[in-house]
Amino acid sequence: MRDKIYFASDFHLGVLPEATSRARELRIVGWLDAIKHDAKELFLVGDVFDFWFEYGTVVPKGFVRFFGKLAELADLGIQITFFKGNHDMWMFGYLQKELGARIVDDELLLERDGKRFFIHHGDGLGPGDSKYKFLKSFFRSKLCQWLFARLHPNLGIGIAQRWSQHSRAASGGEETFLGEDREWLLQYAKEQLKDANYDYFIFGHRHVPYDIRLCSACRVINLGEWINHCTYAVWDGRELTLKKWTP
Ligand SMILES: [Mn+2]
Repeated sequence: MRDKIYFASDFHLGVLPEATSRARELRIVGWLDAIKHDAKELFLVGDVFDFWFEYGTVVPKGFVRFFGKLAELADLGIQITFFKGNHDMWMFGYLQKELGARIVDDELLLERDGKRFFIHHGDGLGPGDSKYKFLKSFFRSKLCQWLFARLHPNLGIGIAQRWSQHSRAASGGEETFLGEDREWLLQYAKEQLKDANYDYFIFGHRHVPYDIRLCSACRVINLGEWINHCTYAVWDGRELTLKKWTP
């Protein structure tokens, strides 16, 4: 019976060194292979790739096993949705064309089985971080994208990979939960609940898996990441559960 909805984020495929990146890719492929029997929808909630940019005629090398498995899922009729993350916001139509995937720029409000889901990668939300919010609007601008595409891919992707490594070094490795009043995605969710009702918020980006009840009818799930945690969420029509993938 194909009736489950799966959510995962922050695979960061392509993070060096290559050996661990390949091992991670194979872990993800194993998970996709396991869920293909009962999945009807798959939501990849951002930062699937550590860097992604679609040039007019060129896409970044790599990820062939991952793409192969996604193509198999797509061909089985599973609807795949990619959210743009802060590492892979430059998706311009290739994944729609190859996988029939839907690409979501920011948030997606979803209704399934009478429940309301608010889904977003999680970058640039909540209080503070004005430097990143500015950068995000710049990186997403047509001008920035046009200029970047003028660089030879060896140069452009080289710069991007160094930038990505640098931002990871700056964040200091594995993240930890800051507490309910200091987690900005929880603050953001609370703000949203003043204007509308949602049963579930689903985010990525934080790299900390959590499942927090905000009120009797609302929970916030952070999907974690696949470098250390290998966590995902599944909706079975009645329950949303945060799980850890163990092959
Ligand atoms: Mn992110």
